[in-house]
Amino acid sequence: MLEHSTIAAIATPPGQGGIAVVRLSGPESYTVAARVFRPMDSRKRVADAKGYTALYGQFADGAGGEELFDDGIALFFRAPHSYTGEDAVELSCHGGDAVARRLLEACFAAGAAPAGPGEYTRRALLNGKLSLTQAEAVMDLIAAGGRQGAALANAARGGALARKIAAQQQALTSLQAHLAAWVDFPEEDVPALEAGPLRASLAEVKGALDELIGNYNAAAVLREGVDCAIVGRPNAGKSTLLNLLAGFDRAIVTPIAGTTRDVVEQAVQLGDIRLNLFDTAGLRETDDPVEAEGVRRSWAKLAEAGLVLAVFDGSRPLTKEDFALAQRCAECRAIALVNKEDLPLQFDAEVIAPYFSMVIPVCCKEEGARKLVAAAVARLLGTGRIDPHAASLSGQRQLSAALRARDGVAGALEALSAGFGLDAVSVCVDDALAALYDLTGENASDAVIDEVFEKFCVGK
Ligand SMILES: Nc1nc2c(ncn2[C@@H]2O[C@H](COP(=O)(O)OP(=O)(O)OP(=O)(O)O)[C@@H](O)[C@H]2O)c(=O)[nH]1
Ligand SMILES: [Mg+2]
Repeated sequence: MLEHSTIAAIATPPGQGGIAVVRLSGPESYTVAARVFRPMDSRKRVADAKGYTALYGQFADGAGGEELFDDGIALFFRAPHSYTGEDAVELSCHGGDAVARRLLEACFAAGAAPAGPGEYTRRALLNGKLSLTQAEAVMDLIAAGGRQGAALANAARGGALARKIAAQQQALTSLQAHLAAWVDFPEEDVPALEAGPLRASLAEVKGALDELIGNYNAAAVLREGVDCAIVGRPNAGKSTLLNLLAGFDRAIVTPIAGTTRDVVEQAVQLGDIRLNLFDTAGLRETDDPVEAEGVRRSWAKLAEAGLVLAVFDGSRPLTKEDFALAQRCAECRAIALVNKEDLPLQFDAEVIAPYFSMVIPVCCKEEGARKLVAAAVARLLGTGRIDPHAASLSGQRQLSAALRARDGVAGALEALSAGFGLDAVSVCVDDALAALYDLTGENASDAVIDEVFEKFCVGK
C-alpha cells in the first residue's frame, strides 16, 4: 500500500542556501500541508488551493504546536498534474539545515511518512508519467557534471531513447505478427514473407541497435567522466601536466627525479569530458622502499584507468623504462605525450608510436598544451561524434538488454541465411522483443525496479 501513503522529504541539498524545499506527495498532501502551513491571507485555505498556484504563509510544527518558525511559499499541484501524478505540495522555506529539518519533522508529525530514495520518481513511473528509461535519465541528469552529459540525459528524459526503442519494437512486432501467422497457420493462405524484405527489416533494426551499442562507451564518458592515469618516467613532466589540466598548482613539481611518491588525485572538466586525473610516481627501478611502493601504485593505477596519458621526456633519449611503458600501453586506451617540446628533441618517438593510437608533442609548461590534450582525449574517446540530443543507452542494465536484443536480431538474420525456416527466425525475433521490453521496463520485475531506484537520492 506504499503508493497510497503521503510522503515527505527535503528535495534540496543539505547546507546553506537561499531556499530549501520540502516536498509532499500522496493523497493527504493537502491535509498535511494545512497542518504545517498558515496562509498570511487568513481568507485563503490550503484545502481550496488550485493546482499550479502558490500561497505565501508561515510554517508551524505539525502536531498542533503553534510556534511559527519560518515563513515561505507553498506551491500546489493537483493529481494527476504533478511530477508524481498524485496530489503534491512543495513547501519552500529559508535554506538552512535547521529550518528545513524542522519543517520536514513538522510534516512527519502531521502524518506524512519519510520518502525512500527516488520514491517520487518511482511513483511517477507507477502512475505512467515516465517510462523506466526516462526515470533513469532523471538520475543521470541530476548526476551530470558536464554540459554534454546533461544534454544526453535530458534527451533521454524527454523520451529520445524510449522513442527509438519503440520504433524497433514496432518493426519487430509487425514482422512477428506476420511470421507467427505463417508458422501457426500453414494451411491458411498467409502469404510467406519474402526473404529479401524480411532481411532488410531485420537489418534495419540491427543497425539501429548496433549504433546505440557502439556509442555506449562514448556516451558514458560524457555522462560519468573517466578515470585517467598520468604515468611515465621520473621527471617527464607528469605533475606539470596535472597542474596544467587542473588550472592550479595541485602537485609538487621540482627538477628532482622522484618528486611524486603518492598518487595525487584531481577531477577536472576538460572540454565536454570530466577527467578524474591520477598523477603517479615516476616509473623506475629503485631500492628505496617508499618509492618502490609508489611505483607499484603507478602500475596499479595504469591498469585500473579508463584512459592513460603516458608522458615521455622529449629532451632525453628513450630508455628501456619508456619502452616497457609503451608496450604496456598497447593494451589500454592510451595517448603518448612527448613533453618538453621547447627543448631540443632527443627522443625517438617512432619507437613508441606502434603502441599508441596517438603520439603528440607537447610543452606542458605552456597553457596551449591544455587544448591539444583536450582535443586528443575527445578524439580517442569518440565523444565528438555523439549527438547530445540523440538517443543513447545509459547504464549496464540498458546496455545488457540492448545487447540481448541485438543478438536476437542477429540470430534471426543468421537463421534466415542458413535457411533454417521461418519458425527459427520467429523464435529469435521473440527473444529480441522480450529484451526490448526489458529495456523499456514494460516487462521489468519489482526487483529490477528496486535496483534502479536504489541509486536515487531521497527527495527525487
Ligand atoms: N623545459 C621544460 N621543462 C618542463 C616541461 N614540463 C615539465 N618540465 C620540468 O621538468 C621537471 C619535472 O617536472 P615534474 O612535473 O615534476 O615531473 P614528474 O614527471 O611529475 O616527475 P616525478 O614526480 O619525479 O615522477 C620540472 O623541473 C619541470 O619544470 C616542459 O614542457 N618543458
Ligand atoms: Mg611528479
